Amino acid sequence: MSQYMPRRAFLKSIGLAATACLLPHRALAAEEKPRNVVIIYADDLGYGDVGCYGATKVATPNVDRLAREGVRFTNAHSASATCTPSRYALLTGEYAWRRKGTGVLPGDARLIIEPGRTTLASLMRRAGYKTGAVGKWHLGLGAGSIDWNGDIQPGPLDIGFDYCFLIPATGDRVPCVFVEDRRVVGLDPKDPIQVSYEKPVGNEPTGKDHPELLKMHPSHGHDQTIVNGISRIGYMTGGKAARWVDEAIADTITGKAVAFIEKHKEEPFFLYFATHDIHVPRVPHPRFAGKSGLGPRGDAILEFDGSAGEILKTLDRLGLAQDTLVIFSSDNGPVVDDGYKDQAVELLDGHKPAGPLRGGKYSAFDAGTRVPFVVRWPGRVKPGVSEALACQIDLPASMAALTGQKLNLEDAPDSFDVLGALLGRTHVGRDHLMEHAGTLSLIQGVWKYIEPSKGPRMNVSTNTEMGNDPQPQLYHLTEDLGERNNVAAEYPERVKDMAASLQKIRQQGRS
Ligand code: NG6
Ligand code: CA
Repeated sequence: MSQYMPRRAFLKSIGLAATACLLPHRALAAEEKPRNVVIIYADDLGYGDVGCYGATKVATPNVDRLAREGVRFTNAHSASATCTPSRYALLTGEYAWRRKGTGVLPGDARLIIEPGRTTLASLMRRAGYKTGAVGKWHLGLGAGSIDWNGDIQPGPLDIGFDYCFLIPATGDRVPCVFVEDRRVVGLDPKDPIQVSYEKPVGNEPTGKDHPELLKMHPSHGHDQTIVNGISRIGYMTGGKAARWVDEAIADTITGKAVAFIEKHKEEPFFLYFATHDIHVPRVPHPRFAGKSGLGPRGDAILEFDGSAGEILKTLDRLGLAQDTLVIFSSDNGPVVDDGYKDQAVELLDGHKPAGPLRGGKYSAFDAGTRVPFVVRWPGRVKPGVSEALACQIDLPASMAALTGQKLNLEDAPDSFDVLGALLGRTHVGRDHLMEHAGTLSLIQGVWKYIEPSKGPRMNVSTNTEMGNDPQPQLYHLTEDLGERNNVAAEYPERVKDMAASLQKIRQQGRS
């Protein structure tokens, strides 16, 4: 794309008014780029949680259809083993561990992506797409202290999205209300919202003091303000009319995603649809509750698949499927007990959320970040299975390439253009990837090196093998996908080399 002038210089040279019709990359790339791009981003959905990745105990026909009609990746990753840093990386193309304050955020955290920065959304907008973020956000809002009763900014609208409808943080964190563009939805000004993560506000009952009021009990944490019979992380008061009903969250956000597609059916759009399923609290709609036989966690997988199905159906109905690039993935690996007694452990029935992988959400082992990842573009992408190494962090550079845009050096510093792999044209993706779970790992070809760490070996609350070891770990991922056999002692030179490479990537500020 070197024949194109950098977008910013070009804008300066012709003035903003003329850009809509004059941008050279738009004209040239028109037949190359997809009419629309949709990301369907699940929460905590593991490598083994869907049929197309081997699940047999729970049916995911819509996700399986996507995989049948697209490229299914077996070695694609989220950038981190938890939500906030993964989403940060997906949107900015920068490893979150390079920045302080990018761990799992409380619900009143400030926006951690600086307004004005190039993001996946801003570059899609620049390429002429109407951009929308619908669903779980968890990247902070506001600039320090949020007034939930006024305009909430900065937020998604300040980092490249034209529209947003958000769960501000997570379902288990207050405030339990939706934010549309800059406002809490359905707020009664006479009943203002107050939120605190430090001390109780108002006089609402907490799960700790009033367990008798709960319809779902915490197994660890989650014992503060009770909303809809479920105690959360953090305290809130007020905003009664605006509070969500957990059973309806999936329908509400899916409806907003569908409405966004319908509204923009005549023009190119980019939709980032981040479901709350299958994160805790898992409280699926009655039409899914009890249907999987695996308890609420399995039911939430059915609900997620239903949401994905609604998006696909909408694209079909509007005649947009052929020319819409759909990407499906998950923000981190699976966890069974993530803090509520929802019978997920008891009713697992042999279901393997991580498939053949070791670890899970929070873990440096591969199940922390190796996640389902499917790319479908019926007009252009030949269905198949790909072993290419890829990461969600590659979306900014790859989408820039796809839409004919040049990134500045400071933009998306860890994002690689792996478009060829995403479109199924090559099985060569990245040559290396840093995985992040607190502890850093480096994947290089078939090898994975996990750096020594004093962190706990087990997260006893979630029953997760964390992958931490005070000694270096080296695994041969094709011979030992389950990371059972640490061969560091047999390959001291490789360990040394990979430790040095990891250190270099960490220090040089980009990869
Ligand atoms: C943890 C929560 C867990 C979940 C996670 C974030 C407790 C005890 N556990 O701190 O339930 O909310 O944070 O998940 O509070 S994530 O997918 O958004 O990263
Ligand atoms: Ca998550």
